[in-house]
Amino acid sequence: MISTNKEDELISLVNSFHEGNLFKKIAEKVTNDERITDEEGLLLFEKASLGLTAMFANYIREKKHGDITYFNRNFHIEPTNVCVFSCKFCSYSRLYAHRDEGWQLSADQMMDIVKSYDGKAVTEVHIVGGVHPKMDLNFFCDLISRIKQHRPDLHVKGFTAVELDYMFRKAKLTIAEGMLKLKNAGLQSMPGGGAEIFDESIRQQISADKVDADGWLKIHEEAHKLGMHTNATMLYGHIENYAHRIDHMNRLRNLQDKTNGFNTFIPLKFRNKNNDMSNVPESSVVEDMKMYAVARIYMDNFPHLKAYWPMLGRQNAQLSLSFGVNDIDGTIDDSTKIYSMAGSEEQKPSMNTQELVTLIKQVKRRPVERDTLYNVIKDYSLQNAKEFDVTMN
Ligand code: V47
Ligand code: SF4
Repeated sequence: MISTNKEDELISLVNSFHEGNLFKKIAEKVTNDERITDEEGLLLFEKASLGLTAMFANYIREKKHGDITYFNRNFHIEPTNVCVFSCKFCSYSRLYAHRDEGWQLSADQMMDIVKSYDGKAVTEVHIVGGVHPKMDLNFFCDLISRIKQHRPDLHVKGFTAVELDYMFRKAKLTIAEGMLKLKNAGLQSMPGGGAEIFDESIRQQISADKVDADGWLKIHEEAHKLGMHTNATMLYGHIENYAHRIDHMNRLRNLQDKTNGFNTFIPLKFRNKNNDMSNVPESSVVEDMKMYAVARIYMDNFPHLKAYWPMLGRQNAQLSLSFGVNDIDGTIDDSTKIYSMAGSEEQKPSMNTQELVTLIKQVKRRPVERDTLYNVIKDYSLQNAKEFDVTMN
């Protein structure tokens, strides 16, 4: 727990910054656990130095989580990259008409992937892919049931709201009916993808044809009503401006006030390789760190802030731990293509547990393995490297 001294220390440190006066009110709010306004969020983006935002964000991070940095042991299944939609930033999908250039896994092939982890201490399978017109709700309900039958302890986190919106409409089911069907089949939580940027004018320009902001939020709200936890992402650093980012986070913060069903906010840095937005430059590392810091300060009701290390790279993921981030996803351990095709730092996004633990310890944070719902599996802060057992991937 942070003492009153820390609070005084923060206030006096803020005064030592040349722009300190401008941020007195925010400093007070940060130390009093009060919510900042949209205008204050914008002010941070536009006028605060990187050092100042880091200080606020780290204060909040340490108050909420101390030095703990979570990771989990998961693997991804990407059922297909065939997609009926054509998001301009996507480097990964192939239209149905060009499906011979893409891949489409059968249920048996996906079960083979699941079985290849038998005996390994993974806790989560993350299923996400393109929106294939022939892979419908029944297909995925059967797949999830088979996974749960084979390995009941494996948490199934799957499907973006974009995939679900299409599946439910095709099955002529309401969101509530569709979600319940998936829950009954064994789906336990949802990842945060497909949110992109909620602002309608930007969304029209980068991903015009998929579910809109209200549809995305409704699907997550319905999942929360059923007791499922979900994540939320934001694709930033392309043609949006700071006000669009604040608007996006504001809509998420409002839904979280209502449902408290979100676990984690994940800002995703736009990567510009091999897509229709290759002319748009990528954001700098400074901009990335500021994004994390402002997210940590603004999203006061989100317990966790995640840096997705395959996208950001290992060193920047380490850096982000001083900018509010308290989670760096997982071992992942597969050939996740959605990012490597877009030019991410990691062409083979896989780290074993020991590598992840070392990465976190190198920046003097405390590595804690969690399950999908943030129950602690193991605190590695006192772990001797030699104690890693052979079942760890
Ligand atoms: O919605 C696609 C993004 C997302 C690019 O919830 C791109 O734990 C950057 O949401 N540059 C899907 N990003 C993946 C996702 C996710 C990933 C890891 C963990 C979780 C979680 C969720 O990938 C898409 C889109 O925003 N994306 N193309 C690109 N060129
Ligand atoms: Fe399809 Fe997702 Fe790519 Fe958009 S981002 S084209 S919905 S796979």
